[in-house]
Amino acid sequence: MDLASGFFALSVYSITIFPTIDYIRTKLMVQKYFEVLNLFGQYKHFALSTHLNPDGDALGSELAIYSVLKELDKRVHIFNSDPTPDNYHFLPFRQHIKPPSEVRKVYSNFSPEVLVVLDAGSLSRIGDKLARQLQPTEFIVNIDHHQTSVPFGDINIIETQASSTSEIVYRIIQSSGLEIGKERAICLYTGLMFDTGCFRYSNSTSTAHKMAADLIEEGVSVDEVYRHVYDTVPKIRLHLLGDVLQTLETSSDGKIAWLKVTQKTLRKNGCDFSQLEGFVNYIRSIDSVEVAIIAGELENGFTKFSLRSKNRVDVGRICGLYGGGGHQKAAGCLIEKPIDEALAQLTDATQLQIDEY
Ligand SMILES: [Mn+2]
Repeated sequence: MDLASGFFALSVYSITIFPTIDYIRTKLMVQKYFEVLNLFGQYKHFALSTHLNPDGDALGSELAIYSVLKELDKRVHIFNSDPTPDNYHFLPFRQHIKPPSEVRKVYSNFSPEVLVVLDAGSLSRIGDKLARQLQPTEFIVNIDHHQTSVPFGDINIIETQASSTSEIVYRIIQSSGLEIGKERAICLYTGLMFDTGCFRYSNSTSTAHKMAADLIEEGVSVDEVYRHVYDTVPKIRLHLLGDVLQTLETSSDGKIAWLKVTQKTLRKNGCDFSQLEGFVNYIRSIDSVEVAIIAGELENGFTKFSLRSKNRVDVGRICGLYGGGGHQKAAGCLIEKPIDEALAQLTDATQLQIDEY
């Protein structure tokens, strides 16, 4: 197929007499898409990966790219450090995701020229071991939308305005002239739905909604995707939620709320960290709260934090102070301290930010 035809169509439609900033930005973005599409055309062997504890956007964008490369008749292998959570087992192509333990076997007769990393703010977010093992012979392509993203690739498509990495991948596929098709639409819709909090967050832009409309026209059944991702809760998760909500505390001004999750609580309920997904939203919804925090005790002496901001407080900046990152309204970090000490430090830093406003 002719990858140039999509580009031609776009340049015809986007002609304006007085180029606007948006026009120039779009033009530059599309140029990058074509750099990536050229690599897709030029090379034969590809490896794909995404961030640790993959979520809907990580998996959706990764699997959509997988399917594009397969359609272009390429040899492609997907390696993720962490397994695909059960609620994403409905995703098309997900059976092709392999664990790191299979890298050596696959690489005995496969050597990727290009590594495409999706939805990861830094290369180490795919896991340090995989980051070393998957080094390609020619190019690393980094496709991401995190504000704190590091341009670690040889080609970096970092669009912080995009709702999700899936939104960027959607545009890349559109530029290619390939059909989106139902299977890719399911992948991309899952990513879009997840990263916009089911179209509740402020990144649910008109662009995001237009993309959703297009994907629905490709045959996505929105209630089915929602049910798979959110409405299939194992009983143990509700028990865990009950225990974790007992730990709720707020700052004296009521603007920060936090939950604590210890190893003991996880063990008691037979859960792991993946089952905490979404808990932070329960406390973010408290009327006085500006910032919601979940602190999780890790086995290695670190404490893992997930932060959500309701309005203007930039939690990406707060997490950045501790080497973490993310977006203005959703971010995370690790602090090498016991949970209570780490939490005190983080809530102090958050309070400082809140007091600035
Ligand atoms: Mn994302």
